[in-house]
Amino acid sequence: VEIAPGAVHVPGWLTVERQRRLVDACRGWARGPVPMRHTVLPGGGVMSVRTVCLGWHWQPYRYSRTADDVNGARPAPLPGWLAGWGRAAVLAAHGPDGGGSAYAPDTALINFYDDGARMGMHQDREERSAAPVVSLSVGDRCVFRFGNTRTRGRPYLDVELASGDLFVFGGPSRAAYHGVPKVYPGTAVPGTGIRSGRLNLTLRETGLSG
Ligand code: MD3
Ligand code: FE
Repeated sequence: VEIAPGAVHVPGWLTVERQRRLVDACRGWARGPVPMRHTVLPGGGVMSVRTVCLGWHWQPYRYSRTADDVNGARPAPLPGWLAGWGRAAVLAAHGPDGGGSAYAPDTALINFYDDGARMGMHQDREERSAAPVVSLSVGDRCVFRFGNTRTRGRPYLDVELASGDLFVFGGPSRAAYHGVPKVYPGTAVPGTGIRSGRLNLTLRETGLSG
């Protein structure tokens, strides 16, 4: 379902078995080498979601090969199987001529939302590549708010994201403001390994070298 040019929602793209594989892998990455933590913003604010990164570390507001704001460690590498899921995701969303086979993500941001966690409206501007962002969701349902490229405010479209859903943001949608204003507690599906809370993993090309 294309909700805006380049923004494609594929409900139920991940099987429960693949959701569980992703959750199990994320549990491991959450323990280290850089532990999952609440990101502290330069102004002193603390994000309500907890985040861990692969490949590159997102340190507001830049990417680094070392987690200088956590423990200085190098994040775990982005595994080849996950980059492969990213190529399959772009193929599923944008079709055989949509650049899926050339998609080469080099970082993943993994966000965990417990009850009450939210993400305010923002743009993702740290990547130097025009390649799409691939988003995979597991666990509780949420409201995903997809806005415009000019302001954090209206107009925006609210879309419900459920466990197993894929979203691909390419083309003009890549620059849109977006956020997660609400997670619905107790709406996770059985068998994924998440009994409560929501996991979101995004794949990106940073466009950086080194
Ligand atoms: C549209 N994560 O990590 S995923 C983020 O559910 C982030 O945790 C949210 O926003 C989450 O930056 C939303 C959907 C998403 C991710 C990145 C985008 C939508 C996007 C980048 C550009 C445009
Ligand atoms: Fe974002």
